[in-house]
Amino acid sequence: MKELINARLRGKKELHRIKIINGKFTSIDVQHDYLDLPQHDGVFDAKGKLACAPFVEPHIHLDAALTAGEPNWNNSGTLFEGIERWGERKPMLNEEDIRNRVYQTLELLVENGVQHVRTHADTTDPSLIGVKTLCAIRDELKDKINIQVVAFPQDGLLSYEGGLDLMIEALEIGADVVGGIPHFEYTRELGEASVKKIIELAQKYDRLIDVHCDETDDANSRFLELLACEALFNKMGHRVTASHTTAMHSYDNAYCSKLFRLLKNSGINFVSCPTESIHLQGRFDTYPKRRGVTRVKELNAAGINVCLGEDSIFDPWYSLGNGKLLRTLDFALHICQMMGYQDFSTALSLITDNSAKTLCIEDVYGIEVGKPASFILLDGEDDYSVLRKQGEVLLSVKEGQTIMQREPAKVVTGKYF
Ligand code: 17E
Ligand code: FE2
Repeated sequence: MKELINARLRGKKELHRIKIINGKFTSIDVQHDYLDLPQHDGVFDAKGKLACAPFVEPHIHLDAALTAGEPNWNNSGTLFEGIERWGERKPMLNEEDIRNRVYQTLELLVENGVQHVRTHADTTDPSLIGVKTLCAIRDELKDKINIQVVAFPQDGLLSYEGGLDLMIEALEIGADVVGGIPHFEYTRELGEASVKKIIELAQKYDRLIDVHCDETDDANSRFLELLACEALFNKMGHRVTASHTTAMHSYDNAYCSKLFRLLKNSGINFVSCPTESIHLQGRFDTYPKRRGVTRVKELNAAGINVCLGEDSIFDPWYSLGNGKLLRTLDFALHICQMMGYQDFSTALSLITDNSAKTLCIEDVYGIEVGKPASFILLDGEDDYSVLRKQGEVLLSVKEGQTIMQREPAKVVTGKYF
């Protein structure tokens, strides 16, 4: 594509004409009139729809995707049974199996406007087949989709026998991000030691950090404060992400108030997976049942970077999911009570700009002159209208190349009224 005409941009009223040369945005100009150019090679008429930076999936477990029910279903709906069921599926993993499922899942993501993905790969498997295969796929597809691989010790970095050596091997193989799961280590002491180890490894190998942190309703699970404090003292906050942090839902407000000062000072990023957490958390409650989703609204209001991910697509933890981040966003706005006008008019940031910041890809992300010409076209005029109608992704362009185009579905019956 050489040119996009009659496009709307987020936060702006006017139509825009956007030129692309050699895969980069070279000009972005306000149009004073609707342009009626003859459709010729390389010109795409956005017809007043919203051009937006591509969606980013900042948290998904691709190694487990599409394995729900194999060999057994998660009947309790808890995180812990999910881990157990996955433990039964893990010995059945092989490269072909992983490749088949990962390609199918990536296809779903691309069809729905995603161009950047951060995936977790379980390291608590002596074969490390998930890490190896996901790193290989990342490299093979690097011109088609941007993938970051997190080395994620599902059964515990320090509690799983050999877990630390496997993590180191995963980093040597080339995982981009160091992961962790302190709330699932056998003891608080091991959880704390794991957080310190994660920081040490990230520094030694020069990697990012993304920790499954306090994914529980246990209000006493407070590894977040340690992660944030270590990130602050080591001046690496912008490279650190705390995922889930569902225990924060249950923290005492007085504690949270003190905690937020540290979170803000640390500059760390947050990922919430609202569909996953509303399903997995609250499972030990009777009534009233906690929502178990982290404080997205308050984090956002405090100027702390927070974004949304799907976590799962049809896996032992969550047996729905379809690659549609607009659905995840819809859930988040409801569950977190972000239903004000201002929330709606900036909502897409939670699945675009904020996620790009989490992935540390801001230098190549966004509709700006000089940056790679990557964007999506959404069926709507602004954040609010896209949300209201759950507008489809009509087009996905990566560095000037069209990678997906969709014909919107049409109602074909006559007028009813
Ligand atoms: N593993 C985990 O610890 N938590 C999750 N939400 C998923 C996998 C999906
Ligand atoms: Fe996760």
